[in-house]
Amino acid sequence: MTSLVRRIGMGLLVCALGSANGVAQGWQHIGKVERVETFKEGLQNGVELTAGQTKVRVTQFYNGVIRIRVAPTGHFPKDFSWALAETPLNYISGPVQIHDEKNEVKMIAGPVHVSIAKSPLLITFSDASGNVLLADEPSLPMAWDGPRVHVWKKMPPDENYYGLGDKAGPMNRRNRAFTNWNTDEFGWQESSDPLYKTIPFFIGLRKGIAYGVFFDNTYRSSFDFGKEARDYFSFGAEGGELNYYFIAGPEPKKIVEQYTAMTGRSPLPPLWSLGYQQCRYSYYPESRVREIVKTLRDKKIPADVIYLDIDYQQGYAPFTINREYFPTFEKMISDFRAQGFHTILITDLHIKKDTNHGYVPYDSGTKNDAFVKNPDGSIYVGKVWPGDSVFPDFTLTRVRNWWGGLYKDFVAMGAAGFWNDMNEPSVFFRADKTMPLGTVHRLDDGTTIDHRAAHNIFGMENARATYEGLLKLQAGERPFVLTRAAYSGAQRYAATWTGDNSSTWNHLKMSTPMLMSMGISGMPLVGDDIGGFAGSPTPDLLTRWFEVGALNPIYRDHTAKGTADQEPWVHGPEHEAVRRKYIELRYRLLPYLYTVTEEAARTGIPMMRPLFLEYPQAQEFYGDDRDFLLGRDLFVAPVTTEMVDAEDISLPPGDWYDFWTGVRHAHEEKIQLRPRLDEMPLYVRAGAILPMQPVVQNTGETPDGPLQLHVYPGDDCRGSLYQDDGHTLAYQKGEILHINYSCSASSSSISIISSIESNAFKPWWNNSALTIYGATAAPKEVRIGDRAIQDWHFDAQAHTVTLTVPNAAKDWNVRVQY
Ligand code: MIG
Repeated sequence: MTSLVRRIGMGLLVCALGSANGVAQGWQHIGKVERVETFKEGLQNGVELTAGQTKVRVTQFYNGVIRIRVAPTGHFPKDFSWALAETPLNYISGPVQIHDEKNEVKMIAGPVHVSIAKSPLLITFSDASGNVLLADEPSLPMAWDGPRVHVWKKMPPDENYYGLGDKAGPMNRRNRAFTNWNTDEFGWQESSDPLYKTIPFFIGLRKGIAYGVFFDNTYRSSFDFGKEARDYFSFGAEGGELNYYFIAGPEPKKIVEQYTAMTGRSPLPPLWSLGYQQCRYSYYPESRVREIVKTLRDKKIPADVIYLDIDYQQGYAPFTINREYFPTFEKMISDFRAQGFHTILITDLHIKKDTNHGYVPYDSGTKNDAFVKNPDGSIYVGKVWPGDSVFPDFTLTRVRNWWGGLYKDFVAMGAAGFWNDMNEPSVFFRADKTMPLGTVHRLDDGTTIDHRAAHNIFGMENARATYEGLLKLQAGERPFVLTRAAYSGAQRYAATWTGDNSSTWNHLKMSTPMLMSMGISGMPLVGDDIGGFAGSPTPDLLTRWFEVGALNPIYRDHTAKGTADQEPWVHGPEHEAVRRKYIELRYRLLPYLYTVTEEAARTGIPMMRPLFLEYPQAQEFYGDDRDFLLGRDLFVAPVTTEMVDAEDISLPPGDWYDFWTGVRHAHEEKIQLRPRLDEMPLYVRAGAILPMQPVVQNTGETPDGPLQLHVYPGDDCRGSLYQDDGHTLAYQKGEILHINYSCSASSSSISIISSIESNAFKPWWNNSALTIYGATAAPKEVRIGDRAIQDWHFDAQAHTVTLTVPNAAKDWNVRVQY
């Protein structure tokens, strides 16, 4: 009683404030700050504010990252996060200045100025020049209602919001509201929400200035970017801590770097996983899988991966093999290896409840007390593919270790990667499609959490268990895990895809913004089901999908059971030829793609980039959902309609060369195209040096010919090349080749420089073949170093000069005098 009175008396502003629409009913908003103390914990420095019973901590987490934690009853729970990397990168915290003034507390933390008004407590983040970046909505201070927590922020009329992972529809989230609750959403559509992943992180962008917010809360959470109100947006959760991070930019790239420094980055994947991947639900029996692999090779359609979906298993029980369908399973995998194919096996997390049959996963799991329990202590049983199933308690380290060990036999057979599906977790015959909210999940410290808290991290911990198991079992080989569900940080363990899309033009169109959104949300290794999962694509639709997919991070053709065949050769030789052309394009671009992938692993900047990531000042691209950049230098304008009208293409700032014709275009040019079925508009930045290679049938094949360097003269002319053995962890010990290229051009000459950063790996090539674009006349002289050479070639039609630099994995310079 006394405490209630005290709260009403001092800590509480009644919620009628500005909430005419009734939204704030039931919320207890934070009130007046009565005490201000400096606070320090580990490297976090800042203030602790007391308002009634409530305590609020505002600390510098990193340089440029401010953390807000609220304890409504004054007791902060143990500081723990599933999202944060165990050793967050760039953990540098600078000094913090705190000024406790009459009406506000000012905190200066590196580039961020935080002002905390005292009555009521309202937080405003600004930059060093005083520009407000993010401010609490004055009429709605932070609040809670039982276990629920919520924050409201002012919403400037011209602010745009991006992120939240795999949400469908426009990439700019403004004017819409979203829920995060990992959901198996077969046949999702544009307005479906929630989907498979929970990434409670977004970027606010306004007139070229950006900031980020990461709300690290695993409960069902919600983000409303102006659906409810015109002048504020809000986020909150149904439980858990009010704990969020403000991430200063001002560049969007800086925010993605910071967010991934906190939540971790994708480790470098094996090179083969960047090859073309062939899948369907399901290839069986063995003879059919062999036929698919053989057809790809016979038809000279490059490919690196073949998947086995759930029908290879006995009664859909994970870690079993249906020997009737797959009489020589082990030999099949090794035969595929010999042909340059990596086999990826699906291994869902639901373990068949199969007692007394010698089914090892169930028996050993039972013995190890590895399964999720009901509140009464019995083991939770749900129906999924195998029928009655039990669910590993992935929140326990010992269970993750046990799960990881289950891969031993498949790894020994030579399976190269694993697919963790259904890990939202999906449970059949239940309206909520998942396990009951009261289900108990155990933690290492002996405490438990219920499914409300564990649901959104379940899939990530499943992928983590798989990844960590493979790290141990595969002796120095890079793991490859594909997960469907995720929480912030899942990029540390797995690649992902967009779940069960459909074979429609609209789905092809929705794919690009969704993949870009995943990328800026920390998960760069993403793809969608090429051709669509539900239904069957028309021939043109499938061909267009193969075109854009060639420049997506993961390139996997997949379709549901009972749909038409969807391999590249269906629909006849003309379509097959176009699809092969784009699959080959991907293989030709591998040196560039791999270099950009390494950059993503090192910096968090995704391979597939929305225009605003590279050009935050160019506001005309803030709503561009169709186009994307692959790395910094390729601009892709995919065809995602049946082409009734011509396509308008707006090039990003600077000049761009048409990849196909070599013609240079200025940014201002209005390009209108009616691309033939075999044409996907693709441009290269003037100033790019693009490394490419000859076509191979798989990434294990040594390319026949030199490294190809395509030089597109222009401003800020540079490129780079990263190579390593492509599959082991030796790169972590520095066994890499890293070369930086640059060029400078005048009206009468161009020079190109190769400068070695690291040459501790010997590549497949000795020579580099240079193609220099934009040449209008035959050169007067071409030099490599101080030696003039004669064996160059000028192509007057293509406007190119070509020449070969011998033994080119070293420092050199080439000068062309026109
Ligand atoms: O209930 O394993 O999203 O890619 O082919 C369906 C069968 C289960 C859903 C996945 C899909 C996969 C399918 N799975």
